[in-house]
Amino acid sequence: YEQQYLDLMRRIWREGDERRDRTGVGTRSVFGAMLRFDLAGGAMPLITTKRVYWKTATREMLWFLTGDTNIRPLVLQGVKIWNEWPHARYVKETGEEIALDDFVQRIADDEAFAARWGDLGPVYGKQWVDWPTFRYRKDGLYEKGEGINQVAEVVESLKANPGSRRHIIEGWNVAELDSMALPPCHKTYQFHVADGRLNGLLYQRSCDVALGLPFNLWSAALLQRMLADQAGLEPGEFVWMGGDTHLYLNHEHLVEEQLEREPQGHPRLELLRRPASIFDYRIEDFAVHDYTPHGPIKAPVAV
Ligand code: THF
Repeated sequence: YEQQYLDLMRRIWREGDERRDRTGVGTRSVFGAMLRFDLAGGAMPLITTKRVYWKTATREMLWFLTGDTNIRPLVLQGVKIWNEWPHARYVKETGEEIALDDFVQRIADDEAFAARWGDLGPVYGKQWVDWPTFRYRKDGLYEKGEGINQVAEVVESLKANPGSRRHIIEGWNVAELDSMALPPCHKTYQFHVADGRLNGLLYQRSCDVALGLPFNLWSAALLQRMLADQAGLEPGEFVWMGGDTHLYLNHEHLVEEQLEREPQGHPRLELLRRPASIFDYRIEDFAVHDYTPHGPIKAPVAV
C-alpha cells in the first residue's frame, strides 16, 4: 500500500524530466500520477518509511477548517510548515535581513506584527469556508454577498443527496490567485458515496513528493474521515491524483535513504469523539494506532 508511494518516488528520480522550477532549486518531474488507498477499518496512508508528523498535519487541517489564513495560530502551536513564505515576503518588502527564527518569534509575541506580516492571503481556509461572492446590481456595480462555506455544504449534500456528483471543495479561486502567498497545490477535493462508504479524490496540481506528499495524503484522508464521521458513512477509498509531480534535486539524500527502507506495519486512525459539526474537532480527538515508523529524514523546503 505504501509501496505505491515508494514506486512513484523511484520512478520520478530515475525517469523524471529535469527542469528548473519557480523556486530555482530544480526538480525531476513527471506529469500525471495516481495513488489509491482503501481506508476501510481505519487504515490511513501514513508513510512509515520515515517519521511523518501527523499531528502537525492535523493541526494544519484544523486550522484550514477555521477559515484562518494567518500563520500565528500555527506558530503558537509549534507548527512551522508555513513560516518560510511570510518570512520571505517580509525580507523582500522591508529589506530587513531578519533571521527566520527571529521573525517567527515576533509573529508569536506581537499580535499587530502578526496581523501585518503573518497572513498568507486568501489561501485554503478562506476559500474552503468563506469563498467570496459578489452580486451584480442593476446599476452595473457589484455588491459583496455572503461567503460560501463549501465544507458545510458538502456535509449537507452528503446527507441530503449522497448520490450527487457535485460534492466538491475547490481552492482554485481564479480571481484571487494573485493575492495568495502560494496558489493552492491540493486544489480540488471530490467526494462520492457508494454502498454507505465515502470515497474521496484529491487532485493536486503540483506536488513535492518528498516533503509535501506524506502530509497531503494524511490530511486528505483525515478530511475524508471527518466528513464520513459527520455524514454517518464508513470510510471508503481515497484516490490521489497529481499534476506536476516532482522531487527537488536537493532531496537526493532523502530519496536514497528512504528507498532503502521497508514499510513497517499498518497504521490506523481512530476518531475518539464525534463533535456536533465538522468545525468542532480538536487535536485530542485523533488517535493513531500501530504507527512504528523509521526515523525522520530532514530536508529543506523550497520556497
Ligand atoms: N512548497 C514546497 N516546496 N513543498 C511543500 O511540501 C509545500 N507544501 C505547503 C506549501 N508549499 C510547499 C507547505 N507544507 C513541510 C511539510 C509541509 C509543508 C511545508 C514543509 C516540512 O518541512 N516537513 C518536514 C518537517 C515537518 C515538521 O517540522 O513538523 C518533514 O520532515 O516532513 C505542501 O502542501
